[in-house]
Amino acid sequence: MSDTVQRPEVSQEEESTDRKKQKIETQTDTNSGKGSAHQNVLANFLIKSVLRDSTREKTIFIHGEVEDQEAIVIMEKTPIGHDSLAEMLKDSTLELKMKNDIYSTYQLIPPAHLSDMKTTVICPATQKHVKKYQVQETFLVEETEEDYRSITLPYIQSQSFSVQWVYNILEKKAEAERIICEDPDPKTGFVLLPDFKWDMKQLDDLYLIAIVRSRDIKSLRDLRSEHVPLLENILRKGQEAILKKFSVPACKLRIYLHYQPSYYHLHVHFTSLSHDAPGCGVERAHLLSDVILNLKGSPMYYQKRPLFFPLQADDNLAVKFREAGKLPNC
Ligand code: M7G
Repeated sequence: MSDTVQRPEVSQEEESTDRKKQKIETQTDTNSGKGSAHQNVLANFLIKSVLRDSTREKTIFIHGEVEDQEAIVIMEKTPIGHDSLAEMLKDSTLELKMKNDIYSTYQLIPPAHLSDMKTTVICPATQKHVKKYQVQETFLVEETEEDYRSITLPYIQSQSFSVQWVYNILEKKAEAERIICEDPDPKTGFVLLPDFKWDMKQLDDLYLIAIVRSRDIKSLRDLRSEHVPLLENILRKGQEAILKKFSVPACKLRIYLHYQPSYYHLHVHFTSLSHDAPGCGVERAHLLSDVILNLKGSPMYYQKRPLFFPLQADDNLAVKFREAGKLPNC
């Protein structure tokens, strides 16, 4: 178990009422350079287009080039941590914008160390990454057992995203210092670590993923009753580890699988129940507890049942479904 993340130290009262905005301390990791200042690899980023821009989520997805390589940069303004509030109010510069009666608005310019932005870089990025982040029309697709065999499976085998990053985690070649909990059993084992969507600065957008050790389970579709011990192990140990490390109880967690996932190596998402995480809607997320119950009731549930999921208009899988006459031009 890694010591990179410190469990927040708060009183019991605070723990129950005010956990949401707690700041999670991170130590500087000497191996990965995490937490230390790095040369600005984005200084020469050549912007080609804005793929998506959400003012509500304060996130922007940019497509461009870094040193002749295709790249995607995702920038996100993060929530304000409670423990930096006093410093923020005291040490910021305040510029008055408008005053009317009892109302006034200001532009607050915080000290540099309190105005950081979470930034994710994908480089070299493929055309598939560009499509993933582009705003597109979305369609709901129904996939039968036969559709999976004749359309989806060949697609997965020929053109899904590389899962090299997953193998790097399992083999401790990357992110080893970020592991929260792991079980080495080849059949029921997994690794739990922070998802790269989470900067670990506050608990209200908590997001971890459990990656299974077994390399032959692509997705929900492959699950059978023989996998129930694996799923129960992930559920129980994942909940325990998150309670121990972050003081977030199981009843505050949304634990689910995506169908379709972006990466076809079985993994489970653990997010804070209060966080409206991308992809947590009913059309894509399957609660792990429901999955376990369904498999206990019917061992071949996910093999036999039609499954529904959203696809973006020019996703290559959508193209295959359209070619097979399964996705009408609506
Ligand atoms: P998914 O359901 O396959 O696809 O989930 P989604 O990205 O459309 O949700 C894969 C999960 O793995 C996502 O939540 C990603 O943010 C996360 N993820 C992807 N990559 C490449 C990494 C990585 O390199 N490290 C970590 N820690 N998480 C990643």
